[in-house]
Order: sequence, then structure tokens, then C-alpha cells
Amino acid sequence: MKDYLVVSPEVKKAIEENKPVVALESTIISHGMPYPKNVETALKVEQIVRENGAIPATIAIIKGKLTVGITPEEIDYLGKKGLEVTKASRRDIPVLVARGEDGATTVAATMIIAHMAGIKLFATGGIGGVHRGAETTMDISADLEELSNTNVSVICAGAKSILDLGLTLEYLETKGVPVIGYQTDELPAFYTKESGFKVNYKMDSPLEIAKALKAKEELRLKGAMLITNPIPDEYSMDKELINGVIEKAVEEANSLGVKGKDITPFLLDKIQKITEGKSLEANIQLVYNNAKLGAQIAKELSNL
Ligand code: PSU
Ligand code: MN
Repeated sequence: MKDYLVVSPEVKKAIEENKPVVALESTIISHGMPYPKNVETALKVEQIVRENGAIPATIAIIKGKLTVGITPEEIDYLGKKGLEVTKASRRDIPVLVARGEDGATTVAATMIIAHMAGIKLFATGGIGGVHRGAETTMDISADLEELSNTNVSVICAGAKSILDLGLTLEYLETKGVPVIGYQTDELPAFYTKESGFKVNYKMDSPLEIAKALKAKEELRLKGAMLITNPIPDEYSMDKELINGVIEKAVEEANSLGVKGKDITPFLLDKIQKITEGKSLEANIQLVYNNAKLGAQIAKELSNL
């Protein structure tokens, strides 16, 4: 394992001393936002984690090494390369490692690598899920399987309605992944607070969430908890507007026959273009909000 995994000295020390650490993904940098906003956001997210008392660990595959705590230069490199970097989920890890190539890690791959390093929490924007039309395409993100198998809990703003949120919840239920709403009993839908679906449990403080995570850990229950944190009111988008935009983007993807790992980045890009950057601003703000909550939970957890 030593030869494959590289953990930055700062992150390594924090883990050894049981200090709060929050993992961060890198697909959101390369495939989730345009340059240079992606790099600015990734660096600011790290700063927010620090301001809230935890150590950030942005994760990526750099020249075949599973790297935990990449440098600002590496963040800039992934941001500039954008879609040219391989979007790396679970299935891509062994090949990229063997070839000594770079990979920007999805939620699934980031969870795997965070777990190898001993990190328990991970904050991001949105997770992958069951796509609309999955009953015929079978397009279900590997993120969901990972949540059911790997002990790294994820803080996100729910899932975008580019996905079928109802089916995504059903899948998580089958797999035994608890879905928590932070100060809400409704599943947030990324750009908006409401989705029309309920979470399993509403929790009102970082301490309450940390206690549940601790219980899961001590009971050795495999898998993650999914902590959903609604976008702050001031950045929330108009529901009708965003749903119309998503509808249009999905139709375009279907008519062009976009499939597999390309579909999520395609839809994100379309949505950003149609809304002329409004959705990007909302996306950035909800990631900041999740980074803050992630750090707060990590802090409580390290004190339990
Ligand atoms: N959803 C977003 N932004 C993202 C992603 C999803 O709102 O950047 C990225 C995440 O890295 C997630 C991945 O893990 O897309 C899911 O891709 P797929 O559906 O191909 O598994
Ligand atoms: Mn998919």
C-alpha cells in the first residue's frame, strides 16, 4: 500500500493525532466547473475547512499515486487540464495506478482513497445517483455502491434533478445508507432546498450527526451516512427555472446520445451555459456551505 498511497505530511500528522480532517474530491475541479473558477473554488474550500477548525485533504491520482492532500499547484494543474484529465471512479483506479497516469477522483474514488488514508469525512457538492431513464439505460452511479460499502461519510447538497431523486433514495434505502437532512426533513435538490422527497432523519447540530457517525463506527456497520445540507436561502435558485433548464439539458444529452461517464459533466456544462453562470455561482456557494458543515462535524467527531 505504501508504494501506492501518498499522504501529505500535514494530513498524515492530523490523522495520527486524531485531529479533524475533511476529504475533498477532484472531479468537481476538472469536470464540474470551468477554469479558473474551479481552481479558485477548490482553494477557497480548503480555506473554509481550515477556518472551521479542520485540515482539508483534496484527493486525486497524480502520476499513478493515490494522493491525499494535493498541493495548490496540483489543484491548478487539474483545473487547467479540465476534461483532459481522466474522470476516475472505482473502476479506473487500478489502470491509472499501473500506467502512472493522473485521475480526478469522483465521490466513489475519493471515498476509497480517503478510507485508505484513515479519513472519515468528505465534503462535496453533489453525488452521482440513479439517472432518469435508468430503467432502460441502467445508468446508476458507482457512488451509490460506494456509499453502501465504504466507511467515509459524505456531506453534500443532495442530488441534482438531472437524476431521478426518487429512485436514488430507493437505491440508498435498499443498500442501507442512512440519509440525514441537516436542519431539514426534506431532501435538498442541490440548486434548491426542496425536492418533494423526505430524508430518513433530520438532525439539527454537527454534534448530533457526529454522535450517529460514532455509533456507526463503534458498531462496525459498513458503509457511509449521507449528510445532506440545503443550499443557503440567499443562493437558492428558482425551482421552475432550474427544472426547465435541466429538462432541456437532459433532452439534448439524449438526442446526442451522450452516455456513461460523460453524461454528468455534459449536463453540468449545459446547465451552466444556459443559466449564464447563475447555476455555477449557486454551485460554488453550496460547496462552501458543505465544507463548513464538514469541518464542524469532523471537529465534533474528533472530540467524541
Ligand atoms: N454531481 C455534481 N457535480 C459533480 C459530480 C456530480 O453536481 O462534479 C461528479 C462527482 O465527482 C460525482 C460524479 O462523483 O460526478 C458522478 O459521476 P457518475 O454519475 O459518472 O458516477
Ligand atoms: Mn453513470
